[in-house]
Amino acid sequence: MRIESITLRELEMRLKSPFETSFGVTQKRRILLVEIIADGVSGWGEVTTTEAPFYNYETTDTAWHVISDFITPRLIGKQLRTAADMESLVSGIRGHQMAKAGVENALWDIEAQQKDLPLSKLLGGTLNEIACGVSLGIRESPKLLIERVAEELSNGYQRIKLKIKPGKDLDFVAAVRKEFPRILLSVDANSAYSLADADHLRALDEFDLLMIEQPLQWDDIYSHSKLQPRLRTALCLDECISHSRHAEAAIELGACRIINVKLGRVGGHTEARHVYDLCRTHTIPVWCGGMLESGVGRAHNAAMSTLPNFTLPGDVSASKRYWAEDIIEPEVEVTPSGTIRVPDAPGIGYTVKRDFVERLTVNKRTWKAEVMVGA
Ligand code: OSB
Ligand code: MG
Repeated sequence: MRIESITLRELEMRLKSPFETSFGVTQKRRILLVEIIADGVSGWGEVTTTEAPFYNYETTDTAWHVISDFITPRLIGKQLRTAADMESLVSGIRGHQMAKAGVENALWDIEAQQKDLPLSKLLGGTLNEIACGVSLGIRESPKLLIERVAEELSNGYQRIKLKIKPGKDLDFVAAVRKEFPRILLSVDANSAYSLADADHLRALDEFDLLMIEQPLQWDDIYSHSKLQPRLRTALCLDECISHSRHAEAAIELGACRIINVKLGRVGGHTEARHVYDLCRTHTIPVWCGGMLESGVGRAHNAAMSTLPNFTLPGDVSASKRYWAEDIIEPEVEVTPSGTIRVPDAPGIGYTVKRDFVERLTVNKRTWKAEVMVGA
């Protein structure tokens, strides 16, 4: 595939309701989309950065900068054999996985269309339907949280994840567990604790949780390896894993028993596959995390989740939980049994609503390759 043009755009999209994590409240999303044209075929990717550097160090603006000034110049006009070839062109750029992923995933969409395959099949997926859970933001009171849990269970979701932080943890989890004794329940602290809180975190063992996600510092695999043996509950790493090398270190150190694979955080489908393969070799279950994506990122997440070791329900849920109107057609829908049927059309399998995307766009830049002589 010859990369003819790259368009980077920022969309302003408002979540239907604010989402609170231990690192802050989000409602106004600044979504970056990448559209690449190669051999006349258009592919889409989403950059899953948050607006501020509170989840990891990337932001909407750092991704704009890195894509504009470093990634695009290395790709424009280049001839690639497959999407996976992009890695060698950008490996000199340290980190900035989310910026890289948004671009690489657009190439995967193109490659799948060129091979007339749904992206899920190109990636090696075997499932037609994926299991879905939801991630619920921090609420004012346990009572309000219980209402939200009840609603999502009635929508069919198979696993409930509660965001927690110091002061909004044990009482909330206890109340939900008491009301729903048998559901698959987990918590996500987004690095709000330290190893000194080990005894406090051990109190969570009582609630029969599927996992505790990323309780300790975002870049600290070692401390998680000290914490895991002190808990009965499985730890799951999210923020700590931005490369398969990190997954390898975490598994070898016993820092977790489950890994959350996020396409953006690990740099795109190619590296996600490496993390996935490593986990499968070590019988570490994985699941697909979410970053409050628009339909483009959601479609990529759904495609990846069809790989067979995605044995736990992910955070990939219906478009309508986030947006009054999503930017893809059809929107991502969840069945009454809490699954998403992954499309079998070529590429990401959903159509990007161009007019709507244009209306939401607040910033846009296009790079074009020089026209090849004789072409
Ligand atoms: O830690 O998984 C996380 C959202 C933004 C940043 C980090 C996380 C999340 C979520 C939401 O949990 C998942 C989703 O519904 O997209
Ligand atoms: Mg998380």
